[in-house]
Amino acid sequence: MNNSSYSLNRRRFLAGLGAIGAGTLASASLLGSARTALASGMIGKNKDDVLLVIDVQNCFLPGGTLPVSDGDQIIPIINKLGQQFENVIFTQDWHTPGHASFASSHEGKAPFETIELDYGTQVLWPDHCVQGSDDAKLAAGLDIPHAQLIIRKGFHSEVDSYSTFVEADGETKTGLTGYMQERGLKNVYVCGLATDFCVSWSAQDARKAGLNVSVIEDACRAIDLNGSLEAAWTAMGTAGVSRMQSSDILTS
Ligand code: VGL
Ligand code: ZN
Repeated sequence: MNNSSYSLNRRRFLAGLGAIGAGTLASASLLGSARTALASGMIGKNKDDVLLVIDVQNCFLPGGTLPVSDGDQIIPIINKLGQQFENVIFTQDWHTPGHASFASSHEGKAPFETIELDYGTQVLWPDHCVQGSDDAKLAAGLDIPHAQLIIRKGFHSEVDSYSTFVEADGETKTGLTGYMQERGLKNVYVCGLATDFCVSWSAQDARKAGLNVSVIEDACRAIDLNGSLEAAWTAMGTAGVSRMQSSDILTS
């Protein structure tokens, strides 16, 4: 077996462990400790691992324009994860004033209603993350100075972009797939806001780009609109996204 098939098999093995349900207590705890031994201390140190921190911006924190409950509680966890990863990328939701995803741009529409746009159904949001505003700034509490890239999305006024790879029209690319390829980044660990929108869409598109993807559940928080959180976990599972906890990665 060559090196790359070894690492692929090892990843499949770890992903499989993540999916194991109850089982017998003994075998479950044996497997749990096997996973911990294999994973802790290694994830983040490999040159092809990257931590992708989605939209940890003032707008999505308590006091922001589209606050996610307890969104601020993930910041210390993300900072610890950041210390463990050599490669870290931030994303920033970065809308024009009057963006098509804002309810205020559509007469008679209220936030959290939906509308049909050219590319499909769009949830309408309060005005949020407007380019250059304090609301759109990355959270002041983030402390990962070695982060290498901040990629912005949602800056085309007529198209939303939950995903940090491909906009909601399903066609327009942000350039992140090319960046990942050129940097040799293959194993993506996703955290941030919100689990059921930008985290989920980004994780699924990362799979479509051929990357190995894990979402770190406790380093995310959700909006949970009409069952969107459960639907997102189902869709991510189908796409082959692994679900893990920060304790699977952090050594202390
Ligand atoms: C997001 C709704 C609108 C997100 C961004 O970051 O999950 N959600 N814009
Ligand atoms: Zn947005």
